[in-house]
Amino acid sequence: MKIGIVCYPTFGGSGVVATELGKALAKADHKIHFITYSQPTRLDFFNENLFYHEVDIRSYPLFEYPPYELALASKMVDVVKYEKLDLLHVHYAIPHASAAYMAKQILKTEGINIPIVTTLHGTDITLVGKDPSYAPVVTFSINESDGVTAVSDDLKKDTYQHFKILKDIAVIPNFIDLERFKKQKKEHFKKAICPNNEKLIVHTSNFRKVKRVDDVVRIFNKMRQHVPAKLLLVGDGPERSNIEALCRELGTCDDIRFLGKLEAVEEVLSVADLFIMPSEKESFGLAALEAMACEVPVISTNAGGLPELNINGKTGFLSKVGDIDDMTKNALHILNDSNLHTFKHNALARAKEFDITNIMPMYEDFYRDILKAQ
Ligand code: GMT
Repeated sequence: MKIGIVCYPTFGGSGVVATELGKALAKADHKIHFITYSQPTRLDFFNENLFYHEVDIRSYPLFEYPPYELALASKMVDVVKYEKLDLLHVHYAIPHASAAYMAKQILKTEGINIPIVTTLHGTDITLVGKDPSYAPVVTFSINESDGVTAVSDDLKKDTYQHFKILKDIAVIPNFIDLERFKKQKKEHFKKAICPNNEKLIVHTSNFRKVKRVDDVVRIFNKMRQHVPAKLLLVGDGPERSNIEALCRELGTCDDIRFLGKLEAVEEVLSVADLFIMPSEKESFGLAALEAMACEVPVISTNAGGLPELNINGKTGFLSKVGDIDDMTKNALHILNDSNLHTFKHNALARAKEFDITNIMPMYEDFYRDILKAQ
């Protein structure tokens, strides 16, 4: 198939899923055309089946906000027409689903039918999408898509709850490439960070409020009163300076390192003993899956789709949002040397269920069904 993929090309989970899906489809001999405003982060190599089309966003003094959606729709029209695409797959509803709708209508006037698949990733529904400033357009463009998928049962449920959706939503979970995300021998790295054999705790996120990174620091602060430990914070975002201030206030700075955005996050995960994800909302929790694939158990909240990934008492533990005491207690239980090995083993076994080789064919089948229905 010739498939156009539209996504945010940055470090966010939806962009990672879209890019990894495109790479896997290209490996299976489909022709994949990425349509984005810059080169997707994980698409920095050559493959004969992968193509990249940059959206040109023209500015003009009149525009306080350059109309990205129009530039994107125009690019979609161009690529569908000249590359003779079979289908467009847009990741994250805002504004990709409505731009795709516009492109579809334009192409229709030229006698071209292009089916649209929209994948809902999380905040496009739970945070941004349901805001009245976007909700009518999000509802309309989901209903007008030819196929809709969500990354967890919980996100599907939320979508039906918040919007008047008349379409079936298929659940296709996030996935992981186990050839890349696996425990590597990085003992020198562990020794450098934990010279006295401290336990290593890791959190990765975009440091937005919804991730509750301050809870990570508070849990860590309580834990280290019982077990020697170090914390690595990977990623960057709007809350970073508040978190630094909190570390200073709690006097934990010597044991916490901010690593910023990292491409090879699997190297850090390879030496971690525990991953903490205290999110207020999380449709799936791709970062937790990446940790589990590297044999790292997960302390998380029970928000959103997290219970569909992290199995309470097996691969880690689930707590209520904000319950720092419970998450601390659970973290100490996992880090106990008599438990740690079993949790690590279970985390990897669970991650294997989300291997890309199991999930990618679900998208292929979904595309075929949509094309058949045209
Ligand atoms: O977590 C974020 O803020 C990034 C966001 C995105 O759209 O890039 O992630 C969402 O999509 C990921 C991939 O499907 C999911 O694994 C994340 O759970 C989801 N984030 C939220 O729901 C908060």
